Amino acid sequence: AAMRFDVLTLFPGMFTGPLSESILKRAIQAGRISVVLHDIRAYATDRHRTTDDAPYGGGAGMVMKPEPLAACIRAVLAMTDNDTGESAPKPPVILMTPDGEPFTQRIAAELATCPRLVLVCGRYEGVDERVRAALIDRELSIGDYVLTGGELAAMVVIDAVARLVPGVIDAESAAEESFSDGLLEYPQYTRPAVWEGREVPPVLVSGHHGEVAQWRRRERLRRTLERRPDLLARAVLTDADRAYLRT
Ligand code: 6GU
Repeated sequence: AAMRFDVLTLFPGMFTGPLSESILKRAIQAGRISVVLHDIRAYATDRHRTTDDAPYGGGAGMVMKPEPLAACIRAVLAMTDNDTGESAPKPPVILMTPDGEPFTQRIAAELATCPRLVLVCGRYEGVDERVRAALIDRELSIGDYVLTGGELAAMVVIDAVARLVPGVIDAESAAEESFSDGLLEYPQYTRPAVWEGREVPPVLVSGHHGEVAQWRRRERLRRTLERRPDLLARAVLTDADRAYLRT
C-alpha cells in the first residue's frame, strides 16, 4: 500500500510544482506514495474566510486562528483510504515550525515506517498554542533559519521520507548513503577521463576494487574531518579508520 502524506496549508499551490517533477512524480504515478493537499482556508466559516488574527497581548505579525485549523485537522483525521470499516491507527499530526525538533535522517527513517503522516504548515509568526496542545503530536524544524511558512519545510520532509519508501529509489542508494553511518560521501566522477585539464583519480580507473573501496573510505573520512568534525565524533569507525585519521 502507498504511503500517504496529508498536507494542511494556506498555500496548496506551492506544492504542485515540486510534486510534478522527477522522483516524487514517478513515485506518485507508480502508486508508492500519495500526497493529498488540504486548503485550510476552505474550513473558515466567516464571510471573509479569515484564517489568522492579531496576537493577544500585542506584537508584530499574525497568528493562525484555532477554529479553521482545528476543523481542517479533524476533517483530515476523519478521512480514510478504505471504506471497509477497518480502523487504521491514528496518523501522527506534525506541525512544521521553526521552534520544532531538528529534522534529521534518523527522523526521516522513523517517519518512513508510518503508513500515513499529517503535515501541518504553520505560518512563521505562529499557530495558536491551544491548537498545538489539543491536536499536534510532534513539531519539526528543518534548520536554524526562518522561512515564511512551513510549506517548503513540509516539502523537504516529504522528499526525505518518500525516498526511503521501498521502491521509490534503488534500495542500494538508500542503504549505502552517508548519514546511515554518519560520514559524508566520497567524491564522484564520470566521463570524460580528462575535463579541462583535470584528471579522474587514477585509482578509480585501475579496476582494483579493493583499492577503490579503500580510497573512497579515506576520502569520506578526510571530507568529514575537514567539513563536519561534529559528525565524525558520532560516526562508526574501525581501527583502520582511526589510524588513517591520525596521518
Ligand atoms: Cl518548519 N517553518 C518555518 N517557517 N521556518 C523554518 C522551519 C519551519 N524550519 C526551519 N525554518
